[in-house]
Amino acid sequence: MDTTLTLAFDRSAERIDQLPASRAEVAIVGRSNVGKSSLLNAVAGVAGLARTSKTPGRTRLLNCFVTDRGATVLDLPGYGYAKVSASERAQWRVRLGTYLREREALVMTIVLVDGEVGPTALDVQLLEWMREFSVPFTVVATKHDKVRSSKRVRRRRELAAGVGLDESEVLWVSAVTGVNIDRLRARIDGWLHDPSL
Ligand SMILES: Nc1nc2c(ncn2[C@@H]2O[C@H](COP(=O)(O)OP(=O)(O)OP(=O)(O)O)[C@@H](O)[C@H]2O)c(=O)[nH]1
Ligand SMILES: [Mg+2]
Repeated sequence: MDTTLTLAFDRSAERIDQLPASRAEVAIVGRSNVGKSSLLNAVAGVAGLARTSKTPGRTRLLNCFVTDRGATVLDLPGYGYAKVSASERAQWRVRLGTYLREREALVMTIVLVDGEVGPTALDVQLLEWMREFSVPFTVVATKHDKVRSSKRVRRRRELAAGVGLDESEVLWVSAVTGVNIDRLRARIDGWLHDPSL
């Protein structure tokens, strides 16, 4: 009963008004290097669909992927990249805020938190902001493979507490080993293709 999710690259947009019409959209956000593009590739089962890099700040555009049923997934630029100028950072905050509040198709925002590093101040700020504006979100922790198994129980508890959620509400995945990728894919498919939406 494995779900498949067919995703194809649609476009890279500089601005929100350049995004395509969509029946439902899931956005992937999180700090630079947290693993957004890698996660998208793992979920789609296509290596190299979204560009990944060891260099933070690789994704500078809104990269849009479309399913075979006209729904979309957005791979967004990361925040918190030190080498970006203060003005560019401020501009990105405004753009992300506008996108999250105004994109009508947006049904779910996946906020990625680095499972090895834990939530950063910027992650916590973003989540507070999303709660305030009632933007629907799900927190997914990344890089499960990078934490030793003896430390995982504690890390999981700390991470959930750090983002103000119950442990059961945070899915911890790895794009490398594929842990929990099937579960996440099924959830994304549900959000995108729920006939009641
Ligand atoms: N070990 C491990 N490494 C990962 C995992 N996911 C991503 N990485 C690595 O983390 C680095 C950043 O991954 P990306 O997917 O490019 O991160 P991103 O969030 O898209 O980064 P930006 O586009 O710069 O915002 C790369 O070196 C990946 O190989 C994971 O689950 N496990
Ligand atoms: Mg990226």
